[in-house]
Amino acid sequence: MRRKRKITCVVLILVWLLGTLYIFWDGMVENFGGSNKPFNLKSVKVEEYLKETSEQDVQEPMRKHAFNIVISNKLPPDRSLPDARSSRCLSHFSSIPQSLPTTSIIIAFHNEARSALLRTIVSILKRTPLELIAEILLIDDFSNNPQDGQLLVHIPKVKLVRNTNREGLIRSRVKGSKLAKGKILTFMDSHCEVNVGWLQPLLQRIIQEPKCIVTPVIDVIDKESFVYTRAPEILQGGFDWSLNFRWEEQPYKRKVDEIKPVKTPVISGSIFSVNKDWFDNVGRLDTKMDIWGGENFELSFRTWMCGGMMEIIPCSRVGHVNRKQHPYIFPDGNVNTYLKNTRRTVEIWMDEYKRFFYAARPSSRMQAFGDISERRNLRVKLHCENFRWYLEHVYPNLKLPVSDELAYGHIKQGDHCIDLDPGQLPVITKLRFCSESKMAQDWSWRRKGIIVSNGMCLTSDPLVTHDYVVVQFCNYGDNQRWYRHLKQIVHESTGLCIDSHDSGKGLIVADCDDSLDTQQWEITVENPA
Ligand code: UD2
Ligand code: MN
Repeated sequence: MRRKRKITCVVLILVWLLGTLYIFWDGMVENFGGSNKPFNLKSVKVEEYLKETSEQDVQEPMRKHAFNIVISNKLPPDRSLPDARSSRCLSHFSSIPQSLPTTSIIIAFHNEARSALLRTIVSILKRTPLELIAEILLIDDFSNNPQDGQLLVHIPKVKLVRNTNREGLIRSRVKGSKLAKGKILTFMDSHCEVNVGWLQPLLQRIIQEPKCIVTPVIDVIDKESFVYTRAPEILQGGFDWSLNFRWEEQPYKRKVDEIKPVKTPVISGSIFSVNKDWFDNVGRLDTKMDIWGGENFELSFRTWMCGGMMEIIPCSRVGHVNRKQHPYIFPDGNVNTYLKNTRRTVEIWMDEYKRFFYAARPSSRMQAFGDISERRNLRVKLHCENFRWYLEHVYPNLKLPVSDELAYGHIKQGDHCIDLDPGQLPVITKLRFCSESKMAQDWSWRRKGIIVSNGMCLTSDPLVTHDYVVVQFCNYGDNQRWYRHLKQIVHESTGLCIDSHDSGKGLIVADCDDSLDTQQWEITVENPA
């Protein structure tokens, strides 16, 4: 009897010891750099909030959300995550000053899986010092069920605004930014989990560089298994000329310091922190963009070109569920919407380099993109640099598709440009009002002398087309080579100049006479020879 009691006692003591140790250890890991008032999950009525996993979800777990809803529902909202930071972040972290500003965390969502949205919020409350969170501002973008957001407002820090129409993530975020009370804004998708000590390095960097938009390293939460995997190395955000976002190696082979901020030409868009005053000043996001897509380019070009900068902060890590499809409807179709938003970006910011985008995505020219005058005015008001500056200073390793251009863009006299009507070749060139959207007015003058529009060459062939300047298939012969003399365009084999004096009929070549206005041509961009 006595022995039995002794054993029970020992077992009890052991259980207590282990329990205490576990809680202490878990708290150490989870609250490192986190709150001294840890968040208590009991304040969340989890069971009430989460819906039953339906039979249909079990049959087709990827259908509704493009991630596995069955697995998502099974995971606890406060699950532990592996600390994905470099160990050097820990010592670096201890030197962060005590007083950091507060942030409003803005999460826009549309029909998000409840379990994923809740986990996003709980992970924030669990791994962030509560005194740094001004609020967690949920913007319900007109989800089918208003309760998705409504049931969460009892959670500490959580506030909710619901759109009365579907606005898309861009306008929703801007709305959030205007309502936010914090000095810093932090935007996040509604299916994220923040990692240990994620916020402090972001805030600290903004204190040092108030015009810097910072993003964490975005770790991957697998859409099928929800396994959290740290992003293998620190990459920078980049793109190709179709404006597809991609991760790229950093250009210069310096001795990589794995905890130093990494400058990035563009951000992926999902998660970033920014000084509210700076965000307001630099024009937030383009609210004429719809639903999804393209806004991260617009924000990135604008930030860099108008006096700010963008960095990825390696000691800050946030997981995001990457998925292949959009689980929601685009009222105007997803391609149209993406192209509309992207064209707005291209037309506002890319200057003469936009022709490379149009060459890569010709069909986008047909896409209407609305009025951009407000954004153009903003660009003037903020005295922004041009896109050429951006390419040279921010993204020098983006290769131009064409490298042998003497000049390109419009070839014009005043507000009239060299133009042509599509039809059977040879086609006579005309002088017409310049139009940004006419492909036929885009010319590229190559170093070997040819002047090309849409793959056709500017030609003068007295035997075949008399004096008319026409376009023909390119044969790279003498009759297709031109050179610049002052403002004139001189035909190499005949020495005659392009002249517009009879522009009703078409452009011709005539004896060169530098005093004639009809032989003076401006070209949008002329590269130094
Ligand atoms: C990527 C970005 C995202 C944004 C988008 C381009 C990453 C990891 N994420 O999103 O931040 O830059 O590309 O626009 O780079 N939402 C609404 N209303 C809508 C549609 C979406 O509120 O009409 C919400 C949605 O619930 C989610 C967020 O917006 O919280 C982003 O949408 P997503 O997760 O479908 O897009 P994703 O991850 O491809
Ligand atoms: Mn997302």
